Amino acid sequence: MRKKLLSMLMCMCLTAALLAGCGSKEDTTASKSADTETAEETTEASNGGYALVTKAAGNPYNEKMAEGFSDVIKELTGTDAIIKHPQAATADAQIEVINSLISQGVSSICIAANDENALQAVLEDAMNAGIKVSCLDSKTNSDSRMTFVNQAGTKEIGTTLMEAILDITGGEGQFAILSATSQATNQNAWIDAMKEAMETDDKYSKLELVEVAYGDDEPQKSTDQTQALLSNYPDLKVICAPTTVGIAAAAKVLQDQKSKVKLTGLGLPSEMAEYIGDDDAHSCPYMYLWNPIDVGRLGAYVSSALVNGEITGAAGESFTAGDMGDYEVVDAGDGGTEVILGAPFKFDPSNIEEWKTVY
Ligand code: RAM
Repeated sequence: MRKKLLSMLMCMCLTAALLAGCGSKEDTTASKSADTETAEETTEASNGGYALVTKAAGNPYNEKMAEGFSDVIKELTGTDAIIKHPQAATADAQIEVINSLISQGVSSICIAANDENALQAVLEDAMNAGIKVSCLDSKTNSDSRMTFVNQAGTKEIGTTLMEAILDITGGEGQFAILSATSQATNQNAWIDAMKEAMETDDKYSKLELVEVAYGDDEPQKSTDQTQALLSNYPDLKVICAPTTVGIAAAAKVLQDQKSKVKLTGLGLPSEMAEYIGDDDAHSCPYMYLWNPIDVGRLGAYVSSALVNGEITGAAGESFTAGDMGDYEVVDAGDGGTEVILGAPFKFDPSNIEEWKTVY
């Protein structure tokens, strides 16, 4: 009897606590849009740090980006950035992380999106809670972000890669693309830009894109996909991998097998140095990338400028990114805006030794 009374009491307490919790949460969301005073309170209440959400754990590119982000946040605020590398390169894994950052009450979230549209609801929740949301490396749709730190112009990356393929194939023949995940916004945008270049410029008319394969930014799957491309297309001349994980996996397969198929794309100098060379012994004559540390640093400056109210993410605004200089928020052509880091950089035998220790 006493036991029953006790458990009834506990039940009542729990229900009361839950109701109180729910009530306060609903209050914050409801009052936020009601007037500016409450909105300010909400922003202040969520002054809990600067978060970076990458595509996934286990990718050295993401770690370099996080390094740059953390350094700048430390320098600007004296606090540690909140770095989240989700377990898998999926939208679901990122939604889980973002929900916990919202509960934590962070000030900003800068995210490399695994999907263009699937994060919209949760990122809108974040923005409604006063959190400043931006993207870097891989964007969401324009409704889900305030702005986007783009590593280089999308069209520019597409044509740069097509030029490399044209050059390495000798102007004609089959090539394949080894991409990251099929949902990755950045790779999909670059591939679209490559296809558009092929459609609009006659000089690519003798090139044939045989397949776009997906290695999901996992080394083993990228290796398997490379093997499959080699066995399915005996006349293949070039593989272009616009992903640092894919290119490193493909480089090893091609070089180990002494394949005649050549490789180009976007790679980390530290992972690709042993594969870059002009002779038959090397699988990759040259490749491109930007500095992932700087992508992270610019992401941090943008987060800080959004939190401080220096920018809102509207086209035409400008801000100073410390010693990186001045940047402008420009139209991204998708209904939203972006801040472009710079041009892609070429890595070849002349400079790879110098860069392999940097990133
Ligand atoms: C991989 C990721 C990242 C991309 C680079 C080039 O590391 O897919 O998003 O920007 O490659």
